[in-house]
Amino acid sequence: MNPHLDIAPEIAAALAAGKAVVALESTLIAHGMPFPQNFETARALEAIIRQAGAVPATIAILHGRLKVGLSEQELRGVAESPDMVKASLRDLPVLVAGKGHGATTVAGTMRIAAMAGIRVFATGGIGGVHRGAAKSLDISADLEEMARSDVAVVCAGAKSILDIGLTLEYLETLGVPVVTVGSDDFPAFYSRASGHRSPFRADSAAEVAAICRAKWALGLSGGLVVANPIPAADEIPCAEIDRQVHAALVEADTMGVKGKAVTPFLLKHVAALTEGRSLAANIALVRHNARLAAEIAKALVEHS
Ligand code: PSU
Ligand code: MN
Repeated sequence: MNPHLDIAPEIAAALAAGKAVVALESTLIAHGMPFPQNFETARALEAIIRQAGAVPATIAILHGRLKVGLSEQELRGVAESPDMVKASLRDLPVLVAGKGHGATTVAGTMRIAAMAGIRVFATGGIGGVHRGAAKSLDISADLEEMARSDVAVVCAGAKSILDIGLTLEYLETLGVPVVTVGSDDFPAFYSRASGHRSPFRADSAAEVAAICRAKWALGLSGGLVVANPIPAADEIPCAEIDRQVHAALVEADTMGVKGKAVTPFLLKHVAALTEGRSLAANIALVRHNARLAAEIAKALVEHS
């Protein structure tokens, strides 16, 4: 085992016994939602995964240690500290060497989950190719990591702050399967449909697990994007959210927001412009993703 990794005893035991484990990220907690909803949601996600019969593993970096599984106090610390470093792949060595704290993004969480032997991870939305990337070259490290770590990432698709069409193109280039559950359309986070056809469709957790198993049995390393459309009752249709997304993009451009600050800036602005409606949708969809991820994790271990 990697000497920088701390796996909580319950998770280590579950992994050793071949039981279902689901990883959870911490950027979503530290930078994706305000306190206290972020803390309540982080705890709810763990409870949902447990109720479904799997073991939750929330991942973060604390005092330079790659933590797989956080105590309630540690989880609260992540939720209450807005100055937690947003930790993508490039940040890991700096945080480890400097004994710093970091909230891991999809890319950071995938890498640490893979180091621990966890194959399924639930999040909200993935990073992707930003609008205007032809000029800015702003493409999330999440995408490259999808091609490297053997982890299935259950998400509600990608937000329309991104160029969803180019994000799907990039995933195709990287050889990453994108499977949407129960729909032919790739979802756009707040909305069930993005207008972009999903490359693949599956209609059950068992079907998704079979695709994951086949991918890894073929020696095709890397992950999969499992897109889970937000429940209809919680969605905000594209036409409604697009105005706010557009306003947030203009504001980011005017203020010269760059680099890793772009995604959190856009998320905050959209939330403020929708007056909390987007926060309610965000909470609903991550809960939905946690449930599906637990079912996939169980289906994966049943047949291994
Ligand atoms: N998209 C969302 N919500 C999020 C994120 C993305 O709808 O919370 C977070 C995730 O942690 C993701 C990160 O990995 O932002 C991507 O950031 P960047 O675009 O800087 O790579
Ligand atoms: Mn970026």
